[in-house]
Amino acid sequence: MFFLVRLQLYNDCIWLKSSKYCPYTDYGLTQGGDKMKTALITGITGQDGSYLAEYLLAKGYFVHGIKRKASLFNTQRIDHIYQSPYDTDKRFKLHYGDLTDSLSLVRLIQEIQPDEIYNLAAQSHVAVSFEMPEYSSDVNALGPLRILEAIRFLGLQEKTRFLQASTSELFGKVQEVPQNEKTPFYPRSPYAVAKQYAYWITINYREAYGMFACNSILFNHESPRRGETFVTRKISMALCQIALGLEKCLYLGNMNALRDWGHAKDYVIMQWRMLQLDEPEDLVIASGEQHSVREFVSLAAAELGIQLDFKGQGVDEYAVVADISGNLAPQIKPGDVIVRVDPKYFRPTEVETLLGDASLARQKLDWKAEHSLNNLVSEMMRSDYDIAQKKLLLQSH
Ligand code: NDP
Ligand code: GDR
Repeated sequence: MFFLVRLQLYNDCIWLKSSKYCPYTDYGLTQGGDKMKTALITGITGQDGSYLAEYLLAKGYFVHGIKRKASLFNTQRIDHIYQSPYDTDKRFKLHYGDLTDSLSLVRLIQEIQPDEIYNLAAQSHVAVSFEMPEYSSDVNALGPLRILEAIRFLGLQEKTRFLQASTSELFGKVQEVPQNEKTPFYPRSPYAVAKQYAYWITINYREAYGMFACNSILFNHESPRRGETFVTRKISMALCQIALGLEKCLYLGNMNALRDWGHAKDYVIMQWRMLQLDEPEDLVIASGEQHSVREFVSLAAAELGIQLDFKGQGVDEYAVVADISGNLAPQIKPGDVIVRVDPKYFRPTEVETLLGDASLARQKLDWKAEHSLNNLVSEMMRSDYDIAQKKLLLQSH
């Protein structure tokens, strides 16, 4: 018999073992008696972690997530799936932990005994990695090593499958176009160099210890839940606020940068499918389409009925409103300059162009992306327009 003592800690809960048994094994069976799979997601409070958690819950998993200690709540993206410790049929649980803290990782993995670990946690902002190279390397390179070593140390190599969120940033200064699983790497930031270590250590543990460990080499993917300082979300938020008079101008860096953008919802499903393969494989996940930051701005503006003209060159480039239709942008008029360049957003070394070839993933994972770039832009703009309207309402009261 288990005897579990609950400690209430703010709105969270810690379960203390008072028997020699693992406190989570009582969650191990579904009502029908089938083995319920258990997943551990690092980075569950992030964009991808939140979508993956929803997806796995819908599939009947018990989902554990690691969240960092912060002075304010950082769970906005997953609050809608949070379950109180007093809920019956509880299948979602958050734990404090950090990728820089080996002991917390070992303890959690020992307690949870996950069937699958998705390592999505990272200092994921490329520009920030130039400001914080050591921290970014600690989290992004050594973080996955700590998890892999915990799996090995705990003797879970046979049981626990591991997925590392790798990145198209590994291709950096691209050596061929498009990029596939065989394209040589040329990382261009502390973020990408750290992710290259993570990529190879994942393969090394697979080869050395026979672990099911693999890399999803993800090209950029976005959504209404994208962090606010990544370029697509920065654009969608700013244009909606400018349209309603809450801001005047959007300042960007390199608008020539070319990216292969997909929807985060599609990409987390591929990560799940990768862990269901018979053999571990490292696969590129990409849309196979490429657009510039400037084009993204134009598509986003068009959602508000705004047509932009880009004028000038380099740091003197700007976008002026050429025409407006509809009533979504009451606070701007033709002739307004609403986009400018600020060189502070340039990076010391830039990744100018990325275009993925995901044919292997399409074949192995039977993959077809559900979302086009146009769907993605529309969804982001609708969501940020709602947010801007609420902000306006608050300001006027
Ligand atoms: P986000 O930045 O939205 O989420 C990152 C997550 O990692 C957050 O939950 C964050 O917690 C957590 N985290 C950061 N540092 C630590 C730490 N020291 N210990 C524990 N958790 C930490 O990223 P995305 O969801 O967009 O990306 C998910 C993963 O996929 C990342 O590894 C990223 O590098 C990779 N990737 C993303 C791509 C994309 O286009 N989105 C493309 C290629 C790869 P908190 O909420 O507290 O900040
Ligand atoms: P990226 O995404 O660096 O590709 O990394 P980001 O959206 O930050 O930049 C994309 C491109 O846009 C250019 N850019 C700007 N970027 C930001 N953030 N802010 C600006 O004002 C701005 N102006 C122009 C950038 O220079 C760049 O060329 C993302 C992250 O999710 C990584 O974690 C992930 O590994 C890669 O995608 C694939």
